[in-house]
Amino acid sequence: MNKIILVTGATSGFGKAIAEQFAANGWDCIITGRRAEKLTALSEQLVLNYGVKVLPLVFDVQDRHAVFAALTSLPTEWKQIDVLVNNAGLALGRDNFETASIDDWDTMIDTNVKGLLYVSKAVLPYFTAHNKGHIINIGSTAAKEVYANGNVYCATKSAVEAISKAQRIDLLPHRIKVTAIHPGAVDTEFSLVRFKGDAAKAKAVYDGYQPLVAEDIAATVFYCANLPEHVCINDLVITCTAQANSLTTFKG
Ligand code: NDP
Ligand code: 8X3
Repeated sequence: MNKIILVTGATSGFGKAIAEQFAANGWDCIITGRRAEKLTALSEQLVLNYGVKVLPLVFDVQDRHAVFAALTSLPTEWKQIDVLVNNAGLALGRDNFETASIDDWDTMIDTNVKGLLYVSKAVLPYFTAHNKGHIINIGSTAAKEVYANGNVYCATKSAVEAISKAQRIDLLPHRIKVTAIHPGAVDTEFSLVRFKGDAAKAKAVYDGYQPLVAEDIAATVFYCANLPEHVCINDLVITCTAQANSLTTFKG
């Protein structure tokens, strides 16, 4: 039987690359996101290219009832999930605390923090039933150093780091691994979303240096998920070579 990964936010960026990486290595994939047409296209591509099974589930991680409706009654053949990747997330705006939008704050908190909690809670019974499982939470270098005008986005990623530590402690009796991966700048749709469709502003984020690409993160997730049973990477920071941390990038 193939191993099973569930990855949230698989319609673009890291999530899509993670699904491709695992499918290419024979894992069956549960992929989620809000954009149904992108999920369907990815699902068809993974089945065609790799011959694995794929279950696309469309829901908004902010919607607690939708999360539980989608995930608590999985078909029997999908219940033995090996790895959950809590990846769905976003930044909205890069604004001073004084001028930032409270609606943006709500969306980031509801998605990056509450969404991650809902999905984790809904999937957990599949892990505890077998005393085995692996939760991989996507944090950020923004969890490690707060930067100017990053306020609530940085706070949500600090929360992801704290929740990962808490899960690691509380789920220890079930031998569930918990890994937090904290990437620096990666060229995906992230900045386009953050700057609300302003392509010039989004592109400028990656000007003057070579950022990471989604496949770098997928390879890292795959590495963490395929270590021996007794080995767990707890916390991992990954940046491009031009970046030291969330405050310092060398643009040469
Ligand atoms: P993308 O914008 O390319 O992908 C984000 C994914 O999250 C999409 O598939 C999107 O799907 C999904 N998503 C967003 N909101 C929701 C929601 N409410 N419900 C369900 N799915 C949602 O960005 P990245 O791949 O770069 O980002 C992935 C994660 O990595 C995020 O948590 C981000 O904070 C984090 N990160 C990104 C970095 C970067 O520089 N790119 C660096 C460090 C961390 P859809 O819109 O279809 O719902
Ligand atoms: C995404 C990286 O530097 O925009 O988490 O916060 S950064």
